[in-house]
Amino acid sequence: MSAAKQTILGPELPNIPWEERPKGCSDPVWRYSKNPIIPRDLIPSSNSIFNSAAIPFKGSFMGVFRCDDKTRTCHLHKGRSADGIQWQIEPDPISFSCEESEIGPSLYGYDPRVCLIDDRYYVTWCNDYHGPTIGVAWTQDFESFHQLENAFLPYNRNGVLFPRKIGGNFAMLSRPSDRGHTPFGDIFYSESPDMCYWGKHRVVMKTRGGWQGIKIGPGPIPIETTEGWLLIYHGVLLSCNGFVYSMGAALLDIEQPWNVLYRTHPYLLSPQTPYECVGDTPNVVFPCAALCDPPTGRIAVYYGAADTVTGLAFAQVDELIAFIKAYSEV
Ligand code: BMA
Repeated sequence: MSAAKQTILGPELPNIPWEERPKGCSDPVWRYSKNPIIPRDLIPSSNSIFNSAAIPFKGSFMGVFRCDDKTRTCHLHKGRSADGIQWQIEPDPISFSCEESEIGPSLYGYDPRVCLIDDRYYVTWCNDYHGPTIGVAWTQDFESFHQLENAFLPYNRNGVLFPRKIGGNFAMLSRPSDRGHTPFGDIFYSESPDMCYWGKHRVVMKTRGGWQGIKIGPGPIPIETTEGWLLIYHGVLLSCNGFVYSMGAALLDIEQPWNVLYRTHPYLLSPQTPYECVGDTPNVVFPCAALCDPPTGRIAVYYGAADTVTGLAFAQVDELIAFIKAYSEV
């Protein structure tokens, strides 16, 4: 581990899952050598477990996992882990309580993110309401989950909250979409005074060529750093064999996150290993969560691989920020 870094703001996480960069590797992001950490069949009902979120909880880790069952319906399951690597996932999906019968329960849910704001863990996900939109719920104990109003009209995917209020409001990134395998997608920013009514919509980033040529979407909860919000995101290229999902990162202005300060021109991670290239949807790297330890600058990213299994990748924040700045094209 390299010397202490003070760039990330937030509480320390000395037990962050971690593995040093392999010898001979100079990439800013590297894979865990024992990937995938979660196989597709970890629970009896699952066809696949991917695009999932982990968060520190009382000295260990909790997670909300996308488990597609053998009818190929997507559900959200709770999981727990002592080390962030070996997970126990509940066999049954999370049961959300919802006062508004028009909203819940829904037919499917996928691609969850988990965000701690004050004393509540908020779960956001792609929720079914006459098509995909952004579901929102909160829990304090990972036992009872309280579902709120959907954040947006259909169709939308990848609702990603900021871990604190901005300008006095809750803040969320998302990617407006269509009903299907959307052939477009840019990242937008919205604010809410109460987690119910969302507005002040701003465009953050749009597609550009290469690996982020057809759509982009926010990934893990943005990480607050002294250089801006570190946003890890996915970008999609359309090849003759279909979509290819890679991972990149940007730095957003702290007070006005719709202003992009820096943005990677090359990708940080693209599907290259067998478990990223072969699966139910080949060639997908899809980050949904990041843990970080401010005193050491270590970052651990959870990502779905080939819509089938879950992998871990690592980075050092100072190196990552230096890379984003050195190879930036805003
Ligand atoms: C996106 C979402 C993700 C999925 C990805 C690749 O549109 O549906 O859940 O991982 O496509 O198939």
